[in-house]
Amino acid sequence: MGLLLMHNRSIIFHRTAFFICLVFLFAFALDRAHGSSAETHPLSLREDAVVVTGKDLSALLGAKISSLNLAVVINGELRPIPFQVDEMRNGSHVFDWVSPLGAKEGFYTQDEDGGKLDGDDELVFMAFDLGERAAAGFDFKSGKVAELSFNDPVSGKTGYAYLLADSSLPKSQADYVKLEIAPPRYNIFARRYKYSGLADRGFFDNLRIAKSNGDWTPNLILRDRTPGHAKLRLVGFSADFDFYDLIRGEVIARKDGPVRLLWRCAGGADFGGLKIKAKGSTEQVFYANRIDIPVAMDLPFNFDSILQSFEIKGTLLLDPASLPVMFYDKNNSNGVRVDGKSETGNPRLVNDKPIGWFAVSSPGASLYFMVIFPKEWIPKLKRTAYMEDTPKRSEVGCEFGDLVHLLSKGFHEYILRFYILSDDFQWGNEKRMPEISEQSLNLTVNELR
Ligand SMILES: [Ca+2]
Ligand SMILES: [Ca+2]
Repeated sequence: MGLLLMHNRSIIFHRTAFFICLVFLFAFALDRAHGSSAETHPLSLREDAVVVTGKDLSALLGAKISSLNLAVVINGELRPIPFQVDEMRNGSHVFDWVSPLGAKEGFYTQDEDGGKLDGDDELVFMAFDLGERAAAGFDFKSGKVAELSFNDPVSGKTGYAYLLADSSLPKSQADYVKLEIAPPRYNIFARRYKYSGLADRGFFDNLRIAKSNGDWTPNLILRDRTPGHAKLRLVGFSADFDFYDLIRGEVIARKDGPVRLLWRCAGGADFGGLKIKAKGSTEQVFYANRIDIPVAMDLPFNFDSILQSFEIKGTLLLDPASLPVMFYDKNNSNGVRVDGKSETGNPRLVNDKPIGWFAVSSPGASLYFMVIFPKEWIPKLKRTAYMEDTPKRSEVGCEFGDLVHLLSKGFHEYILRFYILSDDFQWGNEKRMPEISEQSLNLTVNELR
């Protein structure tokens, strides 16, 4: 369309055509620099997974979920986008599949309202799919229409989606995340990554990323770890351990939708004699570009009543096949090369300034890692960068510090969150993530009919 327009004009006005041509080339170069859809999808540079709860969608409350469709307008044309509605019941998601243990723990495969949208149900889609605003009087081929607009305070741009009931528009066939169960493993194929782990363990041991040129990286991660050191108060006994090695679990529920996969595990950690059973379970969530792994503990005692200290780190043991990679955090803004060659580790990371996140960059791909701790923990934690880079092992991560006084009797949860980008690390990209920019999208719902 654009090329045709240029051609017609070039016959009549040569100079104008040349100028337009330059503008087009420039726009094209910008478009390439920002990813292919930067011009058409206003929030294509946001990494947010958008979750809108039913209570904000009053116009469509009570609608049959199977009758809903979500669409955007791109170049004046209505297009469906991938979405899912995750129903909630008793504060937990409703799943596609629940094991007998899951049923005993109170998880369901159906909501109580026969598949209708109610106040606690969640509409989920990706911000990078949002489109432009529909012109007044736009034909949505639909009964009810609610306009959802999201303003991004970082760029100032606004993206729109239209939630339709009983629309004749066919639903999107795109599927951003797929689960393959291959006992004893499970494999996840998402738009930007391939992820794999053993179903009964607390860690993953394979992660490949889709690169900007369409190829895949080699495996980057041998496994994620939580190496720690605990000292017993009374006998002065101390031990090194990896928290994840102590965890055993089983999958009790799952839901595999086009936008996200919910994967619920029950289990606990066994510290020799000290058993910590996580009452209930944790829910891992996989999106096209993001992985959430919660760590939940229901502690039967105060850790500091038995332990003098309980220091842990959150790290990634890098696959030698992936090296060299670059490590970045806000104190290491030029990046630190991780190549498995240093005999002494890397002293440049010795720094007492806390970091909220770090990134590992491989050509054409980057992995961001952050831990979402309870707010009240943050001032009490160390959270400094950690690196070991020798011919024996290359491991990068964050030293959380001593958790012994934080782990009191009762329930605690923190979340490991990974973002996966099909781009080299570049300063500025980190602001695409709401946790780092600290700017969330502002939702406005407008009932059109
Ligand atoms: Ca519900
Ligand atoms: Ca419902």
